[in-house]
Amino acid sequence: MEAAAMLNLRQNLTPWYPFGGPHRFSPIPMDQVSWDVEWTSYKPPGFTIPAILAGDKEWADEEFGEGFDPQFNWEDAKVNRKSYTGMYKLDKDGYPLNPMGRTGLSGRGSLGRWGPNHAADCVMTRWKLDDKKEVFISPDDNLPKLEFIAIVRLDTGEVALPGGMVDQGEDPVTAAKREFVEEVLGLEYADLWRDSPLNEDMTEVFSNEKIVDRCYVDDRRNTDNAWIETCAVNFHISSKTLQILHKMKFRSGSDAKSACWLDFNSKLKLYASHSLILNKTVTLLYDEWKKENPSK
Ligand code: RP5
Repeated sequence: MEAAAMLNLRQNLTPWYPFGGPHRFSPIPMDQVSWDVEWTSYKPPGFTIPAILAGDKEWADEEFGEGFDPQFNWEDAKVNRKSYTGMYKLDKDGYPLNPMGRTGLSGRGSLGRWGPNHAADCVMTRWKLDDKKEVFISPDDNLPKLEFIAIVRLDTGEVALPGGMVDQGEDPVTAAKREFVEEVLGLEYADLWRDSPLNEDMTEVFSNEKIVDRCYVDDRRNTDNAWIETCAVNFHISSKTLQILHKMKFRSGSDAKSACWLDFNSKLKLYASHSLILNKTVTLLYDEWKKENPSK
């Protein structure tokens, strides 16, 4: 990975680790971010939240020691320890090293897994409609305008895409759908959906699926030895599907305080890497739209 790309993916690392964590080791000069550069006086503080250290969370690993022998850069039926960025390195004691380089903190912070912690994000989009319920074409650039479903996160109060961690054994697309249902439609609806995932309405809402990206996430919780990666999935909905969503109330639940449709704007600042993901989605959708509407 190029140094510039690495540096771009560390914008959200805060000087103090959240959840009562310590101050990250600093400064980390730009030319010493990479693990390829030897730095003998680099001594970051270690931090892992007590709830994870307690060792009873099924979504979390144990501390290194007897009986814990994870296969890094490997995926088994339970845990995916592969990184979307390629093979990551291990340090001399066997700890996985963040592919974006030094973060100023060792341990897992508030993340459960050593190495990549896999998440999934759901980018639910629609073209903006005019008063006649037809796709609105802006006279400025002759293009339709996009809207997407955003949530407000309970923890930071930031606007984000609905998303969360992939459960053990779950595939990322299912996780993106589940997170959408939990965070946008609410936990009660999520229970109904879990019992009948093939329910007609939701099958229609999730019909037009496209993987937008599989990538490292610039999340404030990343450490030297644990980081978030995501699979971002777009569901672009037609006006027929819109009727279905209109029938459903956005009750929001789980990690979301509220959920609503928002107008896309390339300057929107969303949580973690979500602005990047949203911009990528928009590029894909415009390319598709231009192909389908060559005369416009
Ligand atoms: C982001 O945090 C990911 O892109 C995903 O949206 C989310 C996963 O963490 P939780 O929402 O479960 O806290 O890095």
